[in-house]
Formats: sequence, C-alpha cells, structure tokens
Amino acid sequence: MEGSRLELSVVTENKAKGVEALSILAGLGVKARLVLMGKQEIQSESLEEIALHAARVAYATLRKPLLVDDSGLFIEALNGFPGPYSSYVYKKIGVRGILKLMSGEVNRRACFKTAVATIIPPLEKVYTGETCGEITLEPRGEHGFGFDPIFIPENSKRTYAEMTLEEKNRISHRYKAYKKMVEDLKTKYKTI
Ligand code: ITT
Repeated sequence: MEGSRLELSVVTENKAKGVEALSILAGLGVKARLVLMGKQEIQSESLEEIALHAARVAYATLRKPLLVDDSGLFIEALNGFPGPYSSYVYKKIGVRGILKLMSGEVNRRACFKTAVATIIPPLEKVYTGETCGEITLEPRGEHGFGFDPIFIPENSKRTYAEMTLEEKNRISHRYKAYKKMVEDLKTKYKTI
C-alpha cells in the first residue's frame, strides 16, 4: 500500500549534504524528503550524542519520522580534530586552513564518520558509519561539498570531490551508516 509507506524527513541546513542523503536513501529504496532547517547542536565529543539531541529537538517541531545526520572528519595527526567541530572549522578556515595545519605532516591518515539518528515513534536509534583514507597535499575535484576535495578514501586514487555522487555514495561514511539504518528499519517496519 503506497499510502502507508513510511516517509523519512531528512533534516539539515546543508543542502548539499541533504541532496546526498536523499540520493543514498533513494538507492536503498526509502521514501524521503528534505527539510532545510537548522539543527540544534550541543557541544559534545560524540557525533552520536549530537545527532540524537538534534533529532529530538527537530522532532518536537516537525512531529514526523525523521533523521538527523552529524558527520565529521577526524584527522589522526591532529588528534581527531576537527571531528565533531567540523562544521564550525569548515566555516572558519575551510579546506585551505586544514591543509595549513597539516603542512609538513607525513601522517596524512584521516577518517570521515557519520552518526545518523532516526526518530520513528516510539523508536529512537543512532547508526554509525566510517570511511578512512588520507588527506591530500592540495584540494582536488569539483564535486561534493565540505572537505571532499582533500580526502582520498582507502583503495582509491581520487578524492571524494573527484568522484561522481554515485561513486562517493557507494563507499562513503554516510552510505555505510544509512545502509545499517535501512537494514534495521526493514526488520521493524514492513512499509519502509
Ligand atoms: P547540518 O548540521 O545542518 O546537518 P552541517 O554542514 O553542519 O549541516 P555536519 O555537522 O554533519 O553538517 O557536518 C559538519 C561539516 O563536516 C560539514 O559542514 C562539512 O564541511 C563536513 N562534512 C560532513 N560530511 C561530509 C562529507 O560527506 N564530505 C565532505 N565534508 C563533509
């Protein structure tokens, strides 16, 4: 029954991230819509905590099944910075600022992580995904958003920004978290 199919609202103020999320969800067969709305971010070291809190606040307004995704880039040589502060750091210093912090650093290892919190009453749940790789010496590529031009995932020679959306979505941290989410939701809801 099409009418009773679950629809998830993807809540974010970052349109590029929202479009990417919708594309992943479409590929996983989930009906979703984008709600461009600022999320309330608590200060925490945990992406899971940030995502769940923001999802609860968004649910208080929307009152519809939703997901909030909190992601970040964790750079080993910088002790995991910018991690949960990625949004602020991206706005303040951008990819060039990160490359400056990494100048002369030989350990280029970094991981992108996503925590995606879903609220589908009465259930609340957080799923995580991670893709590791390396920080480049220079930004490369025009696709994607945020730190995509300076991140090369493992087993690739190209940055995320040099990949098409479909290519990134096959291997990304976000895809891995959403896939876990959809597999779990499918065990709970027949109508997803
Ligand atoms: P919302 O909180 O409104 O969803 P946001 O841009 O703040 O939007 P996040 O907190 O999840 O979203 O992400 C923080 C920053 O990390 C984001 O602004 C990007 O700069 C970067 N980022 C997150 N996911 C990324 C990805 O897949 N590729 C490149 N950069 C990403």
